[in-house]
Amino acid sequence: MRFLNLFAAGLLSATLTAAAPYVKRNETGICTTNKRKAWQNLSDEEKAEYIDAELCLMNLPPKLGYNWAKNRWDEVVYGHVVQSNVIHDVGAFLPWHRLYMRAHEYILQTECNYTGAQPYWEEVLDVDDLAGSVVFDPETGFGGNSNGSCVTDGPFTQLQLHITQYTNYANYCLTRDFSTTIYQGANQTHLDECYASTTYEEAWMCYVSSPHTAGHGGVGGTMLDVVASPSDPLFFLHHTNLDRLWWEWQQANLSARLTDISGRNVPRTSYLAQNNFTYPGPEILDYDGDPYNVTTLNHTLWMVDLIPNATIADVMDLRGELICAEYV
Ligand SMILES: *[C@@H]1O[C@H](CO)[C@@H](O)[C@H](O)[C@H]1NC(C)=O
Ligand SMILES: *[C@@H]1O[C@H](CO)[C@@H](O)[C@H](O)[C@H]1NC(C)=O
Ligand SMILES: *[C@@H]1O[C@H](CO)[C@@H](O)[C@H](O)[C@H]1NC(C)=O
Ligand SMILES: *[C@@H]1O[C@H](CO)[C@@H](O)[C@H](O)[C@H]1NC(C)=O
Ligand SMILES: *[C@@H]1O[C@H](CO)[C@@H](O)[C@H](O)[C@H]1NC(C)=O
Ligand SMILES: *[C@@H]1O[C@H](CO)[C@@H](O)[C@H](O)[C@H]1NC(C)=O
Ligand SMILES: *[C@@H]1O[C@H](CO)[C@@H](O)[C@H](O)[C@H]1NC(C)=O
Ligand SMILES: *[C@@H]1O[C@H](CO)[C@@H](O)[C@H](O)[C@H]1NC(C)=O
Ligand SMILES: *[C@@H]1O[C@H](CO)[C@@H](O)[C@H](O)[C@H]1NC(C)=O
Ligand SMILES: *[C@@H]1O[C@H](CO)[C@@H](O)[C@H](O)[C@H]1NC(C)=O
Ligand SMILES: [Cu+2]
Repeated sequence: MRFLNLFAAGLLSATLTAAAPYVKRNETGICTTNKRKAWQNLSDEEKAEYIDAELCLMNLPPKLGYNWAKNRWDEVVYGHVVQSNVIHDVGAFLPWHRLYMRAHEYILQTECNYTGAQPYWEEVLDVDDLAGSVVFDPETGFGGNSNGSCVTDGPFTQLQLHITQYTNYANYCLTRDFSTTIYQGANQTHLDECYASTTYEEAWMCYVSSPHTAGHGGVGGTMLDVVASPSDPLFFLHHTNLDRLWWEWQQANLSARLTDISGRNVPRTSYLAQNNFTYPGPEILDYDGDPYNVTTLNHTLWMVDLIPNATIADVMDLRGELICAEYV
């Protein structure tokens, strides 16, 4: 019946709008594009504004009502920690982290008065001199290597962290421990190989194992912790770069790749064992939105109420209502 269909369409669009109440809009109601720039291209003022906003998050009181949380940063990190066993080694890996980057960007903008967009670390530019990267500059960036001890230079000197895979009540410091060998996975040869992938399944696995591993293992220390790596503020520049690479790949054939999603929705047994992860329970699997064991556009992306839940379909188009970003 036509009337009922129109009614249903109205409900659907209301639902979609309700799912994205946090996007900034201009006077005509269009989402205001987040222009995401390379860290290497930010002015010193822009860099300082971003670093200050991160420090602000670390000093804001928690909001989600968990008694263990000491600050807003703990809650942001927790969003990743609590579901590490269902967002890694699965098809939803790239979409979930795309939304997580947006959640972080949005919180900086709305709670810390940050006026820019989420920057990214163009990692391929640093494959010949990791330690010399501007991201590690103690004056304008994130501070540098600490060879496995506490970071002792830059704005995150002696940063105290509280969340690990096993407890929310830990007290430990941010560490880094560079590996230039592992970092080679970010080089142009690997990027070309991933870009040549013809399916999402191929692309996802390639981007995860090459540039993704390169950033985590190249920086090392806290960044090498599969679970708690978002505790290093550099995580967000690394994963935004990975998101950019996925978006570049999507853009090479948008008509197909805006809907191309696949992959298992539970990690391999070997991956679970390797990371001492438990098999995800019904509280996750019964609500993942997938009809069986593969990842679909209907898959739920949960952000622990930092921002509302969304689906993979909602994040496939970077320019869409929910993410509303471009890489410049
Ligand atoms: C809102 O954004 C859209 C898309 O960028 C643009 O075409 C439109 O002119 C903007 N409207 C106003 C009032 O700024
Ligand atoms: C920096 O900006 C320039 C000019 O807009 C651009 O050509 C260059 O590719 C950018 N560099 C990075 C690392 O994005
Ligand atoms: C953000 O700006 C508002 C308005 O100027 C101010 O009241 C608020 O304290 C600022 N928030 C932070 C975290 O600096
Ligand atoms: C880390 O080790 C490297 C190589 O041994 C050394 O050059 C550097 O000074 C060390 N950095 C810190 C902060 O200990
Ligand atoms: C990139 O790294 C791989 C090893 O992971 C190496 O075989 C390849 O030659 C490197 N490519 C460039 C351009 O350095
Ligand atoms: C885009 O992908 C579709 C589906 O895989 C394919 O049929 C088409 O040839 C591709 N287009 C280009 C320009 O590669
Ligand atoms: C899903 O389950 C089917 C039937 O058990 C199996 O053949 C298939 O390989 C599984 N797919 C994934 C992605 O695990
Ligand atoms: C693995 O996890 C269990 C509980 O989830 C814990 O008791 C055990 O100590 C962990 N093993 C390692 C090697 O950390
Ligand atoms: C999509 O996900 C929702 C919520 O998880 C679920 O209720 C619905 O049945 C799913 N739809 C399909 C077609 O799988
Ligand atoms: C969001 O997703 C999580 C995990 O699937 C689920 O437990 C929660 O109920 C969802 N929240 C809402 C408001 O749908
Ligand atoms: Cu992750």
